[in-house]
Amino acid sequence: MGHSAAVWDYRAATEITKDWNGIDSIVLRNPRGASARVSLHGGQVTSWRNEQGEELLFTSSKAIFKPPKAVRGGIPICFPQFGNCGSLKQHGFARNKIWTVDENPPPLSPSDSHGKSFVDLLLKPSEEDLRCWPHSFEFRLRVSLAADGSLTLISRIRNVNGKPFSFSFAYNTYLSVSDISEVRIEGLETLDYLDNLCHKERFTEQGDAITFESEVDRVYLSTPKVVAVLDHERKRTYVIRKEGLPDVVVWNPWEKQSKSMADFGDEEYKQMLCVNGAAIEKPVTLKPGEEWTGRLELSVVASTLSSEHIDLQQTSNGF
Ligand code: TA6
Repeated sequence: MGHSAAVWDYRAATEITKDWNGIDSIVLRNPRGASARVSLHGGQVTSWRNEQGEELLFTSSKAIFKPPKAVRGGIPICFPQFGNCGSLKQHGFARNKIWTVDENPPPLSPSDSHGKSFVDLLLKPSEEDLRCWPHSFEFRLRVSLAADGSLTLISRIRNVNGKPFSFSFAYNTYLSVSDISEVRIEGLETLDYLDNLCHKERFTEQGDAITFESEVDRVYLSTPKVVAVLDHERKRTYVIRKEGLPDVVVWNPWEKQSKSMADFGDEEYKQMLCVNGAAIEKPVTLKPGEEWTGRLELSVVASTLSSEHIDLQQTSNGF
């Protein structure tokens, strides 16, 4: 693996392993001991650990690791449809498919590769996909782990069809939290949102920051590039930076909804929160030959009581 080399060998820091269900996963490591795991099932990130080896993403103890079912946890990709707002099954088909490793992807900017362990995956529609969604596309996903432990997902979706098509998209990001009652989100205050619990009715957020005491399932609109999730008990703040993803979905199923999901423990809602960079309200339309890019960068900083030290309007490397 080249761990002791004076110059870190990022290529060697990428390893292909088989999950117990026989499907390949790619493990990314950085020089300080952080890691991430990406499954070819769904192109789904299933683990992201910091340099202490602590898991930062939630995966249910009841998760079903059997394709085509998407695993309950990590970062499933919702494409070409988010939720049930279209003719496809819930959250589209990308999360249910077996992706391939893309050995020769079109180049990204050097800052997306330099000093990072990464893997490129590819999804093209099958005959079955084309029957229910008749649009040829190439979906390239770059997952990278930086030296500071931050995790970046870059989705590039290209129309290789003769006609335009539209889609919605989300990185359904299951964050691991200490106790949902102790968590708050900053960066979405005063924004409008569509409430999935009220027939997608539009409301305006009133509070200082979003806190949780019951089920929440909302799509926040026209959100800033940076959103922070503060976990008071763990003294940890997740910083979510995004580009090309104007919306943010916030979801916690709480008690009743948890009990209705076969692949989710009754009490597990306390340890998770989905905060998803997304493009939902205004679907993305691509003309023939056009490509769309949606980037998500997740990092963790030690937190105090508020995120004042994080510039929620800031742009970061490449964002
Ligand atoms: O992220 C919000 C949401 O659309 C919720 O409505 C909830 O159902 C969740 O996704 C999980 O969906 P899934 O199809 O994975 O059970």
